[in-house]
Amino acid sequence: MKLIYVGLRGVVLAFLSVASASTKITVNGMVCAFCAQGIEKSLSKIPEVKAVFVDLKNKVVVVESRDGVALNDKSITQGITDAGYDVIKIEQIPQTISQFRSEQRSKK
Ligand SMILES: [Cu+2]
Repeated sequence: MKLIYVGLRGVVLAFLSVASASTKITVNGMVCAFCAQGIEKSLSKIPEVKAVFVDLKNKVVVVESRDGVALNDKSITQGITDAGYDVIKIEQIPQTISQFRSEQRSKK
């Protein structure tokens, strides 16, 4: 029974990584609009990046990749480090930036 569970979990994870639309990064040291601008500018240089959204309040950056292209965690981390900030956590999320934003709004 346990084996079946592990197998299913692997399938679900594999599906999520294929379907994943964005990468969500928790960033340390980001406090104002200038920080947000710097990070946006740095991440926009990555060719796979379609859009960048910075949520200052939650200290989170969401990066959306171009259709059918996978984002590389390393290059995103590098982009944020280059801008002068530290990555605390990096994870794949299934939402697009607009979906993420509307979820944030409905939380308030
Ligand atoms: Cu700032």
